[in-house]
Formats: sequence, C-alpha cells, structure tokens
Amino acid sequence: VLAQLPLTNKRGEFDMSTLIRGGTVVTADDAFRADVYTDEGVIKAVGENLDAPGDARVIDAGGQLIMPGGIDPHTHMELPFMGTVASEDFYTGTCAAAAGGTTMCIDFVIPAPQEPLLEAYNKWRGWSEKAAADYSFHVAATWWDDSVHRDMATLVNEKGVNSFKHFMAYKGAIMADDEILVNSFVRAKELGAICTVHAENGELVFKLQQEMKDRGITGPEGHPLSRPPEVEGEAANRAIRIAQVLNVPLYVVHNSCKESLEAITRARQEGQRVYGEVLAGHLVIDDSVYRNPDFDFAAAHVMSPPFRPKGHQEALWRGLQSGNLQTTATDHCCFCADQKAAGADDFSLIPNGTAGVEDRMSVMWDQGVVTGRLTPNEFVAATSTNAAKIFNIYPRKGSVNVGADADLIVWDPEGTRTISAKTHHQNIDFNIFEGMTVKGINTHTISQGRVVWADGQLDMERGSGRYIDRPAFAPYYAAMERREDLLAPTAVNRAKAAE
Ligand code: URQ
Ligand code: ZN
Ligand code: ZN
Repeated sequence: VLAQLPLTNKRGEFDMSTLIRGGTVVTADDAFRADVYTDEGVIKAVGENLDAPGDARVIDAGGQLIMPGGIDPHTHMELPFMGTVASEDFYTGTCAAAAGGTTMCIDFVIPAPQEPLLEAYNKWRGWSEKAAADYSFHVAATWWDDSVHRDMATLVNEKGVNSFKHFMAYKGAIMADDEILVNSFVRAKELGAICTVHAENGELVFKLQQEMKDRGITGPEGHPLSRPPEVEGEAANRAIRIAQVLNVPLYVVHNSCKESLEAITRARQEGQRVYGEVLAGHLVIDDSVYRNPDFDFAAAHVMSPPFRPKGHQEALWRGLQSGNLQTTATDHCCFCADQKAAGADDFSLIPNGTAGVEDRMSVMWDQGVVTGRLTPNEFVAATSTNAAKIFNIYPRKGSVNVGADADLIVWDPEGTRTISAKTHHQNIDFNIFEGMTVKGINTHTISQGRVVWADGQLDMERGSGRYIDRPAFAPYYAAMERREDLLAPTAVNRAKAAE
C-alpha cells in the first residue's frame, strides 16, 4: 500500500529532502538511535549514520527524539454552530496544530438535518482547501432517510470516509435519536465504516437546562449543572449496547468522566470492540472554572461535555494507562469572547467549544510522561499511532516507517515553554491552559517532508494540505460476519436454531 501512495503534494513537487540526524526514534512500540531521511514527502530511510544529498536540509536532533507527528482525531475548524462560526479556520488551525507538533487533523462534516450528506461533504471540502497540513473528515449522520442511506455508501466507496459521527446531544439541532443511531449503525457496518458518538443524553440536557433557568441560574455555572456525568454515562452505555446488539465497532469521542469510562471498560472487558478518546483539556482541567466570577473566563470554558469535578481527571488518566482509552484529541472548536457573549443572559446560548490543537502534545508529555503516568511509547500511541490505526491510515500516518508520509516531530524532552493566548498561534483570544509551563516541546515539525516549524517560526503554505482518504474496513468486516453467529442477538440465534 505504501508504495502506491502519491509522491507529490498539491503543489506537485517537494521543496527539499530532509535528514534528521543524531536523534532517538520513538514509536508506539520501540525506541532506538537512528537518523531519518525523507524525500518527496515520504520517509526514505531510517538507520544510523545516514548520508544525504548535498542540498538536503539537515536537522541536528542530538539529544532529542524523533516521533510521528501528532494526529488530532477531533477538531472543528470554522464550524457553523449555535448561530456563529468557529473563529479558527482550516488554514490558521492547521498552522497552529503544526506549531505544537500535530501534523494531521480529522475534522467533521456536520450536515444540518435534511441537508444531503454529499452536499455538506462538498461544502466542507471547499472550506478545507485552505488547509496547510493534511486532514480528513468524519461525517455526521444528523438525520435519516433513503438519501442518507445512499450518500453514506458514496462517501465510503468514493470519498475516503470510513467513520460516521452521531451527536446524541444538541436536541433541536443536530441530535441523533435512537432511530437514527440504529439505522446509521447498521448502514455503517454494511459499508465497513466505524461509528463514533458524542455521548450525552440530549433529552436530559434539555430538561435540566430548563430546570436551571427556572431556578434563575442563567450564568455559565449552569452549564455543567445541566449536563452532569450521569447524562454522559447513560448515553455512552446506550450507544455501546446498541453497537453490541448490531455488532458494529464503536468509538466514543471526548470521554470526560468516570461514568462513560466505566461503560467503555465493561464493554471492552467483555470483548466488545469499543474505543475511547479523551481530550487533553478534560485530563487536566476541573469544573472550578465555571465558578469563576468573571463571565468571559467561565464562558470560555463552556464546552460539552463540560470540565468535571476533581477526581474525574485522574480516572481518565487511569483509562489511558489501562488501555481502556486509546486516543487523545482536543475538540478544537474556537469561539472568542464576543461570540461567547451571545449567552450573557442564558448559558444555553453560549457557543460550546474550546481550543487546544497547539498545546495537546506538550500537555500530554508534561502531564503524562514527565509525571510517569505514560511511557514515551504510550505517548506516541495516544497522540498519533492509535488514531491512525483506528481510522485505518496506519502506517501511512502515525509511524516512522520507510514509505510512510514524512510527518514527524523532533522533540526536546527537556525543553519548556509557558502556554498563553498572548503567544499561541490559535485564532482565539483565550487559552484553557493559560500560564501552564510545560516540559517537552517540538523543536521542529516536518509535514509532508517539509520543515514547517523550526526556531519558533512557522513556514507553511496555505492550501498545501491534502485531504487524506481513509479506506473502509472491509476485510475486517468479513471476519465480523463470521462472528455474527456467535454474537448476534439471541432472538436471531433462536430463530436460526428453530430452522
Ligand atoms: O460537541 C462537539 O464536539 C462540537 C459541537 C464542539 N463543541 C463542544 O462543546 N464540544
Ligand atoms: Zn462533541
Ligand atoms: Zn467535537
């Protein structure tokens, strides 16, 4: 597969070959001293004492690590949402990601109810033309009829989509009820695609929002009160059980609490194919932010699921350490103070979303590896390789294999920086990690074989990012069919037995 990959980016050529010399390569399952040579946008050689042509750019990686570029499986660049549009677009967002060591984002096409899925896909592909690094799209099933059934096949068979998202929250907007979940899960399985869910019970959220406002609670402190962890735990468990009955793999995005983690852990212990994602923010920030008297500060943290009470964060770290959570992401969805002000008198009108795409890698190293929670190999797995494997683009992405895309970071494990909205490259006026001094920074980012971040400077080209096709899991599903007899609902088995 690797040999057939395109060897040029959208510019049709590659500026240079790059030799990263003297570093230690760290992958999801190995660490060894080696140089890495890249040319034409792919990794050409990995080994000691490599030579390079005279015009190659040479990076001295002595004392540093060479790792796969981060993959953020959950971003929302320039998302139209709650009456406004996210302030970060595909160009500025992919630049900010690269500045922090992330070289690929998987974003979301989110059709409005009744909007044809293919129409929405084409619209988002237009917006993402400006991206400066590689990206891909999950597509959301926000409604259902025969056209959705049909478009899902076109998306899988012709557009390189292998994952369909379902928002179980956001009643009256993009919420998928159980009928949509069941129809879409069955269709995704037929097509060899994986299903993902935003797991919050949208009916309960709606009811609790009303209850808060009836009690006169209209400030941002009402946001977490209207979506307690149980609301997430119920939806996660419901989606997991539906997936189990329909025998389809499931990926639960942005798990924020013990309750959803428990649902995933139980299912995995019973052999069900369920994956869990956790946001860097939910691992380090708690719900005290919503009790800050400053509206802008509290509103800046309004996202769903909300930041949780102390204790949930450590449980999520244990989820990563135990392997019950596999990926980290940011849910990068930026709204500035003037946009958040829409909810000045009613917290349910505050556009939901926070940033993170530039800081995930350093926050995960500082709070994961430096603390001893994660090994460097586990860091690579959780920030890059596992997402590549789950969404079927490994080893093209998420590896340091010869033939893979040359998306790499040179990592200084002793380097430090202090995170601030004053200095970040994200197009938002707030940073949820403000003031945090983190150990572990990317001194260089290589994207498609080009050095796009070095010496604290970005060198990226608008529109040079590529849409990355993600193949269906057809071969895997053939095996799943064979398991069908074992795991099909008992009613089906009983009927078969009666035949
Ligand atoms: O729910 C999501 O993932 C999108 C709409 C971003 N906003 C958020 O609060 N997480
Ligand atoms: Zn979500
Ligand atoms: Zn999201």
